[in-house]
Amino acid sequence: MSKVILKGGTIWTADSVYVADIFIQDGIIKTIGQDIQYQADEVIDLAGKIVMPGGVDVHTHLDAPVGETTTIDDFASGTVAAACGGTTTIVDFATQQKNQGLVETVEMWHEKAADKAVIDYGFHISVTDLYEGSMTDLGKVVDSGVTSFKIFMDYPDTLMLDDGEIFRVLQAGGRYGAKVCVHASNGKVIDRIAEDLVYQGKTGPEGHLLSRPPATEVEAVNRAIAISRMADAPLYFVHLSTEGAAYALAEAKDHEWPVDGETCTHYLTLDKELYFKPDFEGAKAVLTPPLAGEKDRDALWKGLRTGSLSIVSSDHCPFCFEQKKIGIDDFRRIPNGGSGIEHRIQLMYADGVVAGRLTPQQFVDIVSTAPAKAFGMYPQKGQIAIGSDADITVIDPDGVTKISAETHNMRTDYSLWEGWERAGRIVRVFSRGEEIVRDGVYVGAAGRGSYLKRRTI
Ligand code: DUC
Ligand code: ZN
Ligand code: ZN
Repeated sequence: MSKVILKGGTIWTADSVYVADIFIQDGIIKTIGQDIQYQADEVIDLAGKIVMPGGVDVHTHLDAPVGETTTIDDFASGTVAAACGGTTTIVDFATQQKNQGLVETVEMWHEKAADKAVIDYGFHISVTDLYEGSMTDLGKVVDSGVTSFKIFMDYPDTLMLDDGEIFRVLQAGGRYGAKVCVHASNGKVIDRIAEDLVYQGKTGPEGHLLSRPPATEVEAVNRAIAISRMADAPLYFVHLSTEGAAYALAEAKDHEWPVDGETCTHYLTLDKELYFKPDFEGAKAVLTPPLAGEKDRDALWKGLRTGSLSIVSSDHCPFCFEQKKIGIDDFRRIPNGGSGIEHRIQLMYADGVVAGRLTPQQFVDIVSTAPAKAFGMYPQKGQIAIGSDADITVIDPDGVTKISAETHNMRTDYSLWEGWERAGRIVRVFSRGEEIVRDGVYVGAAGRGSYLKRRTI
């Protein structure tokens, strides 16, 4: 029976900001109030600190085969980095390989995560290869708590489903109460443009940007919305990056269609100019869809404020520079993905709240509460309330964070935000009442995370 009081912090939730004490017993929030005097094993003074629900990152790729390699963070290093960055729950993508069964894919991801993850975790399933019985298997997967599917409109030779297959998966999602997450890019057009660029000798990392003009995202978003209406099923867009996509979602929401979407830390903070860096450095920013420009960033921030976009995820899909060099002679072979599980909360706090783009409530919502709600984990996760898990992140608003690959916990040997200095510092993190990060350092046990069987929607 552990009893802890978090004293006098300023509690930020998705709907309010107030000063109070929190009494935690056996990992659950039992009381919130003024000057709590219960008997406790520990009383932690948090006066002057921001106390928020632990971050919920619903888009990660740990220990995941991608192209010709595998992401460099596994469930141990990736979740330690997440914890140090204030994230206490992740939902990782279990990606079906060709000729692999869906149930088997989820089992494989359980093996990857068990005894390694240090924070609580769930899975989505990426459906890339339909087979006889695959719809029945999706039902079994949902019963096991994997209540969301991802489909690709991209990578025609490996991961893409055609429109008819997308329709079938959407119908299954509607039937089982599972959310279908869409990677919206027109893969067929992208492949043709990329082929032309390589033919013209344009083989460097900037080819990744040039082969993926904004319209390839916007067209796919509109097509997916149309198909979801035919299937009468809700839809969630992952990693949206453009002004056009944000507008398409705003329009769909105006019609009250059940469409939702996320963007990612990198689309809100980084510019496409990175692809033109010399010495193959641009490869470090090869992630999909590519980084965009200022107009897009402004539209994404606006989308978060107005509700057309509701979540910011990391899309943590990490590779070292050496792995990126697989594509040194042809950008099409550069493994696609960026590394940012550790800095999502920090950057959204600084570039969102401190910079005046988001209110404290909007910030908590997009990094914690909305993702927990969207993916069947609320109010166990994503909330500071009586009965919720005591997953709590503490920010020192007077602290400063300097981002560097030298000091981060991720295994990547570079950072897309190298040298950035930002207001605020994540100082303590609690997971189910246990302090797992103190002074920015992971202090919890190895492999202490638990699998989250998520609810249907
Ligand atoms: N899609 C993702 O969700 N992550 C990395 C690359 C990709 O294509
Ligand atoms: Zn994707
Ligand atoms: Zn991803």
